Amino acid sequence: MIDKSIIEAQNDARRADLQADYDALGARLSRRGVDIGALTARAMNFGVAIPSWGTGTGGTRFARFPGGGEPAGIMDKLDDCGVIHVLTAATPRVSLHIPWDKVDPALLLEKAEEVGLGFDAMNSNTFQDQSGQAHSYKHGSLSHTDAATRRQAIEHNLECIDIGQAIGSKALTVWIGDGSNFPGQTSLSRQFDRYLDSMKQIYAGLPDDWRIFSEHKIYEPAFYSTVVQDWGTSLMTAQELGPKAQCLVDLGHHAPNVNIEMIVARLIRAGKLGGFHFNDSKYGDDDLDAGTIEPFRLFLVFNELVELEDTPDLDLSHMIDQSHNVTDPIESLMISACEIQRAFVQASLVDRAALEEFRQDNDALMAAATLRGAFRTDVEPILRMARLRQGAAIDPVATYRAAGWRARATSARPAAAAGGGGIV
Ligand SMILES: [Mn+2]
Repeated sequence: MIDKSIIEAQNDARRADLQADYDALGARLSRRGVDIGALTARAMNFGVAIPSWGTGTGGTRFARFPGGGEPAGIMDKLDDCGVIHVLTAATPRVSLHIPWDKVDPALLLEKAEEVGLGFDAMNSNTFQDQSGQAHSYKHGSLSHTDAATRRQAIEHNLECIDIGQAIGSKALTVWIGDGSNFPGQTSLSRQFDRYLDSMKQIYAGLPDDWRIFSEHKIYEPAFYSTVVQDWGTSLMTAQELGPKAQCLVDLGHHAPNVNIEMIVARLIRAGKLGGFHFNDSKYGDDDLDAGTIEPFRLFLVFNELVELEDTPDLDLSHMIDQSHNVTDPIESLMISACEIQRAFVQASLVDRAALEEFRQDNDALMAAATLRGAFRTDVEPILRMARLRQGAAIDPVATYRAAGWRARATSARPAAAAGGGGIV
């Protein structure tokens, strides 16, 4: 995939600078009582899953402009995910989307082993129709007024569990596009009842060591109401289903300015936070690269996660969910993985004891300054050293470009068709 000798040559050119930067940061942190080695070890243990669908070029409601070397199917997508992990050492798992990635599970396992990856949560898809399916999801899926349509959507989710079991996944993420576009179009109450009833039937088919994640989204594709619109509805769903049900927070699925880190804290308190879909946004569900618009918000989310990391049974699925329209998806996903890891490391160097004392003394100014001090610390040398120590690239994007992967993929893979809209 990526020749090891290219990674080594690229790292050799950067090794001395990195060591100097790392030593300087280590000395600075040491004066604050922070051990850079421990932080580096934490960075090395941190992983975030790549969404298989993120390796292709996305689109908007208006158009999709494919790039060169687009993955033609799940085998190509797994190759791309393998490249990302080889270069970053931060993305050990892939999150699959069924039916887009539906092939013989034995082939998935074989390919995953070849590229050194495991599988995170499965994703079902009842927000679009597949060719040949008996009932349309135009007016809903798990919450549809028609029982046969609901049944079809339930069966699809159960099939996702079956496929996931065969490849070692342990969770199913359910996000539905169901909702309404006009006031009066649907009963807000009975539509939710139908959704809960369907989810209970999926929950009944969940293996003992599996979890089901309910993912809320404020709007889109439904523009007036969405069945699982907010974290309150998601929490109600998880609580009504049972202990194996938890909530998944997609950072882009909130109204502007919503305090997402507080939602995170509340869900952890309820024992119901299951994981994340990381991305970034300026206006809506923009699915931009993590940390590129509001890095401080990403840091504050991780600040809650680190503060509460010793909560019993806290087991989070960290996943990316992005759409790349104007960049090479592999480069965007590498950047995002590194930015998410950066927020985690920055949050890890918050002086928790000092922060708690400032809180206790109601010293708002110093409490805020404590967080900002961690956020403003440039932890790049730690991230780079974590990659170097795992045989990955000190500079993943530069190494990827030097390796010429995209040019090779462009000549080896058939050109993807351009076309109409379609948010991925
Ligand atoms: Mn998502």
